[in-house]
Amino acid sequence: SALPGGIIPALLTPVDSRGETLRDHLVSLLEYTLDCGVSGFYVGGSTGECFLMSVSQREEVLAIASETVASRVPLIAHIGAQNVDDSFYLAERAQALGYRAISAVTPYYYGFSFQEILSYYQELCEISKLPMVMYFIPALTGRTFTSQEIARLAAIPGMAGIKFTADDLFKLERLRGQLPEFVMYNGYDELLLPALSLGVNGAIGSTYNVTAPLAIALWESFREGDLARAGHLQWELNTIIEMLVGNNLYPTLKDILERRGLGGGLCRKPFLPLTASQKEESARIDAHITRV
Ligand code: NGF
Repeated sequence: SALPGGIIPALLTPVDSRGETLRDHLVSLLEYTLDCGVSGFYVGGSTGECFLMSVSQREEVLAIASETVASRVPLIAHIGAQNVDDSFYLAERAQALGYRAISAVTPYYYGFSFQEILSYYQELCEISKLPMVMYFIPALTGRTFTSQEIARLAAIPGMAGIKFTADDLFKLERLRGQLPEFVMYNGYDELLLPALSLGVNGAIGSTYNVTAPLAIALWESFREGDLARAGHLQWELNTIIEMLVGNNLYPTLKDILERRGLGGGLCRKPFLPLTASQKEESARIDAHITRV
């Protein structure tokens, strides 16, 4: 029942122009990344566009992923939602669908107090038998924590890890030292190698949907002590990430999958489809990834 380590794509959700999930495309993406050797999937997170989906659409994606992966690698279900009842419901579904862990973004928008956030996680950890990975992404939630606050959240029974999507490597290092048993996932793909050097257990990221072989090679180079190769791969990956982020990240990732014959579909509104010039850039990015 251990949490997965290694490279874990934050799974994209291919949808059609009406926002309905394209099951076949999702299955192709799962099979393709499994063939690349990923260690697990983070399903229904930011990259999965969960905050743009209804609860039943989120549940459908959780089910497709668990049916397709069929226990070949562990799955983490992101169940965080504005409405706590939705979180509780999705947590139950994740358990029934055989997920290894649940994860929830920090409650956001209303500027909740630390005590309110603490009790939110306490309640979720009480109702679910699955280990919880808190999803720390201050740039998007607007809510940061000190390392002392994270340590208090980490002490909640059932709180097993953190997805650390922040560039404060000092905080990451302090946490690693204070919480040696806590599972830490790097969240910014740009910082994979520095985070590995600070002892993260795994990495969850959007770009691994299209760059898994390179990220896995980086991971293995680091493990083998080949820091020169790991550094070179991070440089190559960051050149790709810079291009992806500059071209509207999620629609571009999906467009690249489409080009590879896997079917990426579109993003949900209000994301817009890529323009003609963004599509040209996307073709250039895909060609660049293939050359690396
Ligand atoms: O997309 C974001 C937004 N972050 C992801 C990742 O942390 C999100 C990161 O991979 C995630 O795991 C999820 O879907 O829940 C970036 O896209 C990547 O580093 C490029 O900047 O911050």
